[in-house]
Amino acid sequence: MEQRTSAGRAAAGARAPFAWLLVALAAQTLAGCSGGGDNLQVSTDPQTLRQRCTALTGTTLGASAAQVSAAALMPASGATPEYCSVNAQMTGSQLKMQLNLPIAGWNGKLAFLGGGGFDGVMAAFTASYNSASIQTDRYATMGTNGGHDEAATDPNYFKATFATDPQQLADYTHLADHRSLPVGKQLIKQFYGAAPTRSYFEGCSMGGHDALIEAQRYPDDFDGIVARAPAGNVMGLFTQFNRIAKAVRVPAATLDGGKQTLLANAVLAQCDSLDGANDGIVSNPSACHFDPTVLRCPAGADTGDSCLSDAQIATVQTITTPFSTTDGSITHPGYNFGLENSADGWGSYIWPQAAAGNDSLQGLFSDGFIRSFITGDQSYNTSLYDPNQWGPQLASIGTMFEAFDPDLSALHAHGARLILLNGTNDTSVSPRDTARYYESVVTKLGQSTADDTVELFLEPGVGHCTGGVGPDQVDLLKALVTWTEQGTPPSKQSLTLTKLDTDGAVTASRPLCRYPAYPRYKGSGSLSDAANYACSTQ
Ligand SMILES: [Ca+2]
Repeated sequence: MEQRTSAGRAAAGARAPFAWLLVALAAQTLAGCSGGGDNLQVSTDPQTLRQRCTALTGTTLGASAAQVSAAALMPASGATPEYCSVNAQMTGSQLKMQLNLPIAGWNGKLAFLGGGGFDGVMAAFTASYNSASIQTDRYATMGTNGGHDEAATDPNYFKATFATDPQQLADYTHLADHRSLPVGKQLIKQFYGAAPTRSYFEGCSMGGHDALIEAQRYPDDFDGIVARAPAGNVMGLFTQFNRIAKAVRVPAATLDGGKQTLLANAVLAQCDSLDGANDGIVSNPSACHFDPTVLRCPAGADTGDSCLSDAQIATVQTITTPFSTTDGSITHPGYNFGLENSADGWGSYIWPQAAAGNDSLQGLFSDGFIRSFITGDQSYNTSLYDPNQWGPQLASIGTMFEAFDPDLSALHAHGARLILLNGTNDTSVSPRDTARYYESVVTKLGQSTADDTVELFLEPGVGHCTGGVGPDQVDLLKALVTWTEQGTPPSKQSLTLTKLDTDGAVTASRPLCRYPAYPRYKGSGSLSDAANYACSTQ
């Protein structure tokens, strides 16, 4: 309590200098010295900012806590306006950050972007899942490398050996964003002459995990947080990855393309129309109770692509049913049925694929996690892994890494909001996990306080972060800003999910329904138009 009160004062104090700045800016505007028409924006002459940009190189920040290694002007390109790209590194560690600062029209705010996977590269502010308003509304953006360098194309990427270094482990699991944020704010102040008036966070996958770490452990860092496909139950996630990888690595137990389609068609036949629309999207997955044993081959043997053997049925059950260690400390709810034969569905993380060396992404990620985080043995045979035998190690890592704490009372006290989003056919971060996290928050805070803090939306037919048969685009940063700054929660903003073709044209839309509601077809009109769907819990 004491800490919270103190933090609250610190947050209030941080706003005080801006109040002074507003007065100063208003005076400037009155005197005709500033071109900025909106008094919420801190506007400075582009030519001055261009000069300040290149002059940042070599700057030392925060009593030598960090140093700018490079700063360069990046010309406008497509939807991306001209900006100053600033790279800095924390002294005494491999933690690096990158800021992208618009030269013209900065909206006065910071959008902090989460990374992904095992990190190692700068969070990209042009990622397809990021909200479009990051660029169109001219945010200053910031991201980190998660505390270490490792290109995703490097053959060692999935080994995750950074985890054997205590500082890099701490940065990756929970600290990188929190400890680089003050440096980034200082750089922004140095560049524009003003600190950001608001700071928001958006991330997907492990970047969604980072979003939940911030919401749970550092609730005063941001004014609002968007957590897309958040890997909050990260210990359960890697455990489930290993369970499934062990199954699909056995040739007789995996499903070839023909069997994947057999399963997908059987699931659609039973569950597609449960939402009123035969559109190839299972929009109400909680009502889809598919039993794979209906596809059993005679005597359970593999007799071709018209049926599943007992070993294959067991694999499907491993994928779709909950798991728990014997002591209940590590759990996973399983994945939804749907898109079993799609590269954006089960093909994304579950099935072995050529691009992953005929392994699965779940297998590659969980091997690295088990060897570098848990067993400390790079030659450990992960086919023998039993989480029940590694309790102390899992608990130790979980203390740093887990982002599943339902107590968001400090985030609520700070007045910050959290938006959760998950595709229903995500085979990396299970939507069931994100739903049960949301429900645990409601249980912890009570419905009224929870409603004032967090909203969850599921995207029917969408895979991991983007892609799938369902509409997958929605500007949640804009929705978050409207909630935070104007008080209207996303669920009252009539938001829609859209599907875009390669030219950016909308080909399909659905209402963005607040959990537990899903878009139900009204019975007439185009199946592709959100107007013909209503959010329903029936
Ligand atoms: Ca449907």
